[in-house]
Amino acid sequence: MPTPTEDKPLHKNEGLKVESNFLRGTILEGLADESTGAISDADTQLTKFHGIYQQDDRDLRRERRKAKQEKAFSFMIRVRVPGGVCSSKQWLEMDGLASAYANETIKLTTRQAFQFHGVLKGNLKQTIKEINETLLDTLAACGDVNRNVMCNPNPYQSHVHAEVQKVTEAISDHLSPRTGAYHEIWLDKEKITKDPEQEEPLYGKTYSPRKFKTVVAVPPSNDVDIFAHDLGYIAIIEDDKLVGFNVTVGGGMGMSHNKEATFPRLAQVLGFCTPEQAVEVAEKIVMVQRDHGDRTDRAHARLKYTIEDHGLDWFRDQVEERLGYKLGDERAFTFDHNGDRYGWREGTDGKHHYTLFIQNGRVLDTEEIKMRTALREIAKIHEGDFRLTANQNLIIGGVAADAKAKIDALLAEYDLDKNNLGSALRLNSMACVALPTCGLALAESERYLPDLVTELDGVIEEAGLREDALTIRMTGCPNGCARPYLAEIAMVGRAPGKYNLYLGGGFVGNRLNKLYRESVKSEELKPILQPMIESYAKEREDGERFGDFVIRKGIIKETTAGNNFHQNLGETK
Ligand code: SRM
Ligand code: SF4
Repeated sequence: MPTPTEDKPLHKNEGLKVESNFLRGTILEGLADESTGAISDADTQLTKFHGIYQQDDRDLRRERRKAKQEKAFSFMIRVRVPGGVCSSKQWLEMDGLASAYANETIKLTTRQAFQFHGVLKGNLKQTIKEINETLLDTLAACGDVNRNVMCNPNPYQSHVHAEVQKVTEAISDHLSPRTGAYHEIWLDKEKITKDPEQEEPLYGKTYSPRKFKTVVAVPPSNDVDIFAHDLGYIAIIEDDKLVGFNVTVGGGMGMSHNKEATFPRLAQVLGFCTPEQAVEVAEKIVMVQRDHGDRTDRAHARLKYTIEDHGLDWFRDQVEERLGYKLGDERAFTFDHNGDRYGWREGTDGKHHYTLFIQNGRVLDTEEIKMRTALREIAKIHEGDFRLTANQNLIIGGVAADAKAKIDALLAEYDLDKNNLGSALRLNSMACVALPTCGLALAESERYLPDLVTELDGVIEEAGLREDALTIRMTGCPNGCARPYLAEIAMVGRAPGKYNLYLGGGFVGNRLNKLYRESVKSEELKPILQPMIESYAKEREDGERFGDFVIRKGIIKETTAGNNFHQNLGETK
């Protein structure tokens, strides 16, 4: 790692981790303090490793400030679900927790996890306890460690899915922190005195320099957006059997506006490994990043910058040296889409799987549609599983042929089947949470994208493109939580009501887009996009995707690598 100097000392979070006694800090004391709904600044950093973010309701900030009250603090809890697979029972339990302690919604995230918003400090411990009783947990859902490991929840190649899911869970287990802090603080377990050197054999006292994200893709689906993550595994299937994985490294989305040193980056293939080698390969990659990631600057600490700075060959040497063997050569693979396939699909195991569009992953009951109630009723009779997709949608999975009719009847009874009837644009849209809970949001996202899509739907219908998938993503800030830089059309929040507009991402999630216009007002988005969509409908070549079209037409330059993401910008006003 870059040697810390007087000018560039270690980031303060590094000291915090060392002093935290393996993530204990003063979290317990903070929970006991009834004089405030918040916890200390240092503990807000540590609770992330436990899957908990302190937030406040930003809609209420002004009112609370005027009334000289402290902010309306509450906590977001993220529940890890490796590969996104949970049982009906677990779904029902999550549903119960949403009412008991959170804001009556369940949020399905872009990384196949559950989130609860609005949990008060006094309820935190009980909520985490009850989550653990469901056999899910929140440890390492956030923080400078390996996060929820994603996996294509593939409904139709069921036999391969079962195998890759096992690898996913094995990687997830192996890369999980070992500290006893989680069990002591949240589950009232006795402190087991361990040799401090052994409390975190993989991570040590300072954990990773930054968050670390792992995914597994099963071609031809790239629903997990393999190239957006630190570490990825592309399943290689030959003669209908899983023979191993192409290992990818160095992807990431986050950047800051106007800071060219920060940029999104696509992961690259490092080599090939067998299923048996997958866990060990993950461990060594985490170790190289642990030892060489930049701990002086958190904006430069992700694996993508380590690889950008040192080169892929250097990185491979480091990994292979630790492995004691060489990785194999990359094998051929093809992706066809990074979205989900909606409706019923039959798996190779004869079971049926129904993918349901959930706008921006927010499961809730409204006047118009009782989505949460409907899913609760389905979970009560459903004997298969639920699978959260990487696009914030839900698969009602593993349905026996003779149970399909019952699920269909419930979907129809609650009008939930109508969710899948939106335009292909809507079905391929994704927004991050942003306001009012996200402390980093500069603009609306989840609360605005559905309306923008409704506006654009008019254009799409007129142009005859209702069934043509265009990927459209929005985030409230440049951190990239809905992986916007991989979308064909993306809006990234700049300020309230203003967005940077990006164009030209690859439809299969294999090319970054580029900034077309800066600080576009919400009301200008449709007028800017309309003529492009219309000419796409008229002038596209056979099978040509929107992202490719805008590049061919010279509307936007192609981004060929993260380090030229900020160059050759399009029409920037
Ligand atoms: Fe994210 C921070 C929400 C996926 C990049 N992300 C946040 C926080 C926790 C804000 C904060 O730090 O205070 C957001 C909480 C909002 C809220 O109220 O819930 C937040 N991120 C989300 C979720 C819920 C978006 C969603 O609508 O689904 C996703 C939860 C995933 C999960 O289950 O773990 C989510 N975040 C992502 C992704 C997409 C992915 O991983 O596939 C990215 C881009 C990929 C990447 O990491 O490069 C992403 N989130 C960030 C970043 C920028 C990281 C960077 O390297 O610069 C931050 C800010 C940070 O870490 O400093 C961030
Ligand atoms: Fe918040 Fe920004 Fe992530 Fe959206 S992209 S959830 S605004 S951090």
